[in-house]
Amino acid sequence: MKDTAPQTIYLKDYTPFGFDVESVHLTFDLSPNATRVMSRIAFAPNPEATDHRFYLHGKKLTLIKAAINGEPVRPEVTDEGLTCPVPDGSFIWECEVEIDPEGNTALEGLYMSNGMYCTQCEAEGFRKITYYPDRPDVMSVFTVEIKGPHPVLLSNGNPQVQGQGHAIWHDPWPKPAYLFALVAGELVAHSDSFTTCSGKAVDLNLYVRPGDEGKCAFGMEALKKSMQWDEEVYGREYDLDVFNIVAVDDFNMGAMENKGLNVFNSSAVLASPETATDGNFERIEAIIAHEYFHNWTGNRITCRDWFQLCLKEGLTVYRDSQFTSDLRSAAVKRISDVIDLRARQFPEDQGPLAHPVRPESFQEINNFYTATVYEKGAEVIGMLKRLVGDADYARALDLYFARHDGQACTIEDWLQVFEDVTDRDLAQFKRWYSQAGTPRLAVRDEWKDGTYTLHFSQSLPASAASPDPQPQVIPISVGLLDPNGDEVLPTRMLEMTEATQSFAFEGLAARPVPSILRGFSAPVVLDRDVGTAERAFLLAHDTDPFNRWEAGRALARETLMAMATTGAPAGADYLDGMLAVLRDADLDPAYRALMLGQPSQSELAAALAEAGTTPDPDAIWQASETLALAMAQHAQDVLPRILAECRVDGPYRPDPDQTSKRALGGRALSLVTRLDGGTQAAAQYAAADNMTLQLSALGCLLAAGKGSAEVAAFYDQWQDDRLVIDKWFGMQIAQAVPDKAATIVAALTEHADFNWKNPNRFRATLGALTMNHAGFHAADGSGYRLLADWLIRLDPVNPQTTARMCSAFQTWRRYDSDRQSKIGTELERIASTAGLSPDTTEMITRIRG
Ligand code: 0A1
Ligand code: ZN
Repeated sequence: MKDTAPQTIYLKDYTPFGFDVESVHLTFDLSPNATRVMSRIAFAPNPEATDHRFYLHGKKLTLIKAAINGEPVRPEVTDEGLTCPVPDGSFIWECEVEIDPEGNTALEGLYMSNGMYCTQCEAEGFRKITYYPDRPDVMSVFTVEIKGPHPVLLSNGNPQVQGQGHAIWHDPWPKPAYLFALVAGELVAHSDSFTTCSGKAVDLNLYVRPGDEGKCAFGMEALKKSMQWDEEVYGREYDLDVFNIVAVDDFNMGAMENKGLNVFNSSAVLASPETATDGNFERIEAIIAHEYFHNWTGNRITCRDWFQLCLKEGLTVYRDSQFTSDLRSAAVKRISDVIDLRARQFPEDQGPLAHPVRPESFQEINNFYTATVYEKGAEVIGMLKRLVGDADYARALDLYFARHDGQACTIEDWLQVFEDVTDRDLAQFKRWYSQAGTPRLAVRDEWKDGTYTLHFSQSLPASAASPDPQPQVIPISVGLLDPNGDEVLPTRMLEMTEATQSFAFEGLAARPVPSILRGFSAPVVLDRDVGTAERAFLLAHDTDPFNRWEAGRALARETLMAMATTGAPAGADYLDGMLAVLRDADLDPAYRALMLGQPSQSELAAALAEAGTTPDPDAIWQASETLALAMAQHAQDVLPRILAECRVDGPYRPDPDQTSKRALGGRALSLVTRLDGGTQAAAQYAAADNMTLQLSALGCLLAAGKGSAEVAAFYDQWQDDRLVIDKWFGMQIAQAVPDKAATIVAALTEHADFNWKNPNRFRATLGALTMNHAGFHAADGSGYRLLADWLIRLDPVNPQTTARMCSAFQTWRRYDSDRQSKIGTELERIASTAGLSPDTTEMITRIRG
């Protein structure tokens, strides 16, 4: 039977599966084009279910044979699965299928990467391995036997047999099929061990391809820190004898939390000082933690259905951000998270792809691994913690683990533990899970007779996803400063529940300056008419590090908007305020580096569109360049001292102290390059003994229109290191001037190393184009056309990565009619491609609206 039209699945239609799976035994006979998978599965009727039809998912499988209780059967097979009459009561299902791992370019199910077998089963990849009820609420105990001529044969759980060409793994913890994993190949292990709080020794292995052994140490340390942190902060102990991580080169996402066998995109785990930047190290530490934390929030307690994805992802992102805040600077982490939220989640929430943190319908679940589910999902948990307080948050989490261990749960289960612990009614809070869109929070203030009043009003624009939005609970952290900059009211949490609400502060000697939404206490857009002088005051005095940064950010945004629309010169308040920050040696260098960073050009485009002005990408680019030059000139005298202050002596370490210095040093170098034309950047490039300094120097040179010799030298030096060559592709595109970007990308796609089937390389090239705002939005439409050409080419090979990259077009309604019409033409061209995947079809349909 042929694929039918895409089907929409609804949360309200959930029904349990008709059978429990009591055990699963799988045998894999590995072969690149003809792997045989034998399954023996014990089914029993599920007493909770009303529908007992026997249906197993299965895709791209060749059924060899099937039997029930040892008797051969001939099931009715479609492209999506099979059905078969089954006896009353319990029975054993046995089946043999053949699959083609080498032909699996979609990287979902069992596939091959550089000669090694690996799997990716979340969300619905297990059905490409064998026939099975591939849904997260069906949990079972798996035993996996692997036959293949490889030195390393891995699966979930603990090893039972490990011999030449043969291994058996047993996972005692019931799990859904999406957490299944298998790896086989010529791998080498970097090994260590961890003793848990109850004294159990756990073997830790990081498996990599030969040659990558020198890039494992940091990931292993991050894993041990994560294990320790989860014990100390959440009371969670690891529960198997081994924990294995495998690095693979071809992977659609960052990493995957398979039980006891995490599979990582090699870019998310491999690092050495020479080949990885400070940013890479920090990202690796966070991803290792994220996947490890899933062992409890995702694996021991999983999701009932995919609508509940935020149950595991929002919570696990929240936990990994707590971990990073504890290990590094909490202020820097919070600011970085908000920058990321505004760059990726706000456009999603405010455009045609908007959906609630818990969506109510979807066609292709892979399209819902979004910034809304992950990052806004984490923000919602942060708000819940702010509302109930730290102590009740800890009690609620203890109850969650105790009550739901071993279960597949819902957001209702999650909120119930908080209601039970706190006696709060969370019905209104739940709207954060069901309403799409970014609330706007308008503020007006009033000063009278020693009383200062803040009048708030919240609004959520109606959207297709939420046609009749209702007020949400918004935790608003507020502090008040007196005119000298001293705090007269330390941070206080206001709980807003009405559409409009006022909060009065009495007994003040003078009109205070408010610091509102400290720490970004809710994911909203704050609307308040603030003069430049007040912003400059908060930039100089706010005691809340987030809002101090926010004041500088707002000054930057406002001056850039004026520069881009009226050709105004760079604002003096901004330049003076930044200079003071730059000079302030008491401030953490990483914090100063964040302060100096400009808002991205797409953030400016969004801000202009919001203010009713059609953004002009070229004018925005020009304004950003002009402001950077003005800043460099304004800071000219202090930059040499900053560069000296940021020099690191001694061996490279990616620790907070050194990383922080290099972050500020990198910013200072980019300003200096605007003045000296690249002399110091070239010197830094020549002397660099680590990738952070080498790459930041190269970026500065390219931004100054120099660096062609260094680009060539960089390639010669690193041509055998695929992760570094990804940087080489990406940097040339990131730094391309707008009218050359598409030409540069097109030339790079002709390069011998442009392996477009590798998702990392595709992202380093076409993904980098979409991040070069003015280049992608070049007025002649060359950026749009090039991206569409490549999306059309990639779609039949890898629908998931294609569909994700379509979101580059989600903001198209912001731009002028000429650009809109050019994008519209490309969207139409993609949509009308014969045989377009359901993944990409769904994305393009939603984006076109
Ligand atoms: N659960 C993983 C991410 C992940 C999601 C989907 C994938 O394929 C569709 C792969 C990985 C995480 O949160 O890290
Ligand atoms: Zn996750």
